[in-house]
Amino acid sequence: MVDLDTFADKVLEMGEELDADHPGAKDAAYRARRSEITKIAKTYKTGQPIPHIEYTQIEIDTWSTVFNKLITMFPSHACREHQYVFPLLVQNCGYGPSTIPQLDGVSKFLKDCTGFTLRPVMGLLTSRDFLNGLAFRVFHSTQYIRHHSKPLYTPEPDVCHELLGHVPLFANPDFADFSQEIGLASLGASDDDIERLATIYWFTVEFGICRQDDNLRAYGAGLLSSFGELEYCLSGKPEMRPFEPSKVAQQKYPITEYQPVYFIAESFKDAQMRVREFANSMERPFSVRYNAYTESIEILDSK
Ligand code: TIH
Ligand code: FE2
Repeated sequence: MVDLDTFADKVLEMGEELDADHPGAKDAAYRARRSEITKIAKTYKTGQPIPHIEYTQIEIDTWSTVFNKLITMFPSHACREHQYVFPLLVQNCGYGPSTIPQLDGVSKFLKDCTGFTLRPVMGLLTSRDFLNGLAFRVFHSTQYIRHHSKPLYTPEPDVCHELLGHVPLFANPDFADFSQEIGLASLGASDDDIERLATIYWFTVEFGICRQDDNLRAYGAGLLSSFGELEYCLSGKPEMRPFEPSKVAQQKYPITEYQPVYFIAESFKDAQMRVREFANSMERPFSVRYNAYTESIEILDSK
């Protein structure tokens, strides 16, 4: 697991530099604050507590806006697993409109629920590094917050997205198993297969919709953390297709606007089995199994 330490300073766009069309690109104070927070991620090592961030009033106000808007939509738009966990996060991890919860407390909570832990990251990792982390039940998480000018949609992950979108789902055992299945499939995968798995990840963990009691509900974190897209995805306008990994893997997607198509999972268990079948169809030099007792990966039939 300490191998994950080598990922820290390999980040893609929007790690240290912001794209010209990013809402914070021209705000020098925002950029400076962000690099202060991402520096922490750069030096973080496995096993250390995640450093506490003293968020500023502007940052807390952004969080409040996002939090207060989203909680009005969760009862009608979020999947039942998200709704079940959310009050526990309020009770145990300081979730509420006026404070931004700290990753360290949240990571400990997740560890108790499903064995998932959070690890701070500076920005986007390569798909391979990010997916490999899931195999070890490690979720790489940003710690900075979106720009205050655009609280209801941002083109990249931020702490609102991680805490309000991802964290509640990683506390659910079936969802945790499903996510780890994608991670296990990524170990030793070819570059083309990594691309396919990253696409499957995108349309599930980030933008997944599921059927529950004859209703469609959001479970993807990119939906659950964006007031705008959460409302849009269940509005009846976008196209909906069944979750079939071999088809999902081929789908192109935009990263800076709402998704034109979503895929519907029947359950996390069903989605996990489908991903496992897909992984079995990939050409890999070996197959793997996770040993939860030693928190390590066992290589089964290396050729
Ligand atoms: N669009 C999401 C939000 O506004 O919260 C953030 C992202 C999710 C996935 C990629 S970017
Ligand atoms: Fe995400």
